[in-house]
Amino acid sequence: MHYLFVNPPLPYHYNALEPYIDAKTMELHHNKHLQTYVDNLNAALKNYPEYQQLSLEQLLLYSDFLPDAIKTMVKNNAGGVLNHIYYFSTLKNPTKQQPENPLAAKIQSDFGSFSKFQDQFTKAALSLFGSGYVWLVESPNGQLKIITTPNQDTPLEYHLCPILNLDMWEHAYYLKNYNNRLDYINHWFHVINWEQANKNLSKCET
Ligand code: MN3
Repeated sequence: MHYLFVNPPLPYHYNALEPYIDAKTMELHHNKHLQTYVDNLNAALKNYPEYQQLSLEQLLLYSDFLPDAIKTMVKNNAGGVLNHIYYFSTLKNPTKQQPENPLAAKIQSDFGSFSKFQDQFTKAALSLFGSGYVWLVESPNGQLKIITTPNQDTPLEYHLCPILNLDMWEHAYYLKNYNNRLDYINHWFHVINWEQANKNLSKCET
């Protein structure tokens, strides 16, 4: 039912995030990088029909129980697919720059203010060593947290519910920003799809 996994088309054009994230970066990122994770995940599962019914989330939560021959490949590539789906779906053309309720109120109460949240998120992104992601997640007690994950690890493995993420792999920004991570982070804040972030929050709470 889930197999084969597909690369969902973006709900906007590659140039929709200009001038903050350029069309060429978006096209390569979606059409090449994410596509490769999808292809590798499908290849890993090809000869294992018994696991082809599992969702992305199930594959990630139970990857330790998969056969040794595919365990690492499934974990890395299912993670790559899930992380990119969060990243791309919480981007949109530059419009509204702050969330509405209920996320706005939770950010206010858990971080003190939107700008404190922004500072903390930025610091986490700048301090991430190597490739990975910065996330806004909800912990099981309902508290919002900012975390970083290395490589293609996902918050699911830590029992945290994803609301929003920022891809800090070099392929996400190097073409436009070179090594200037701060520019990329600042630009990203202009193109966040806060409506989708609020939808993700409500999924976390059901
Ligand atoms: Mn990426």
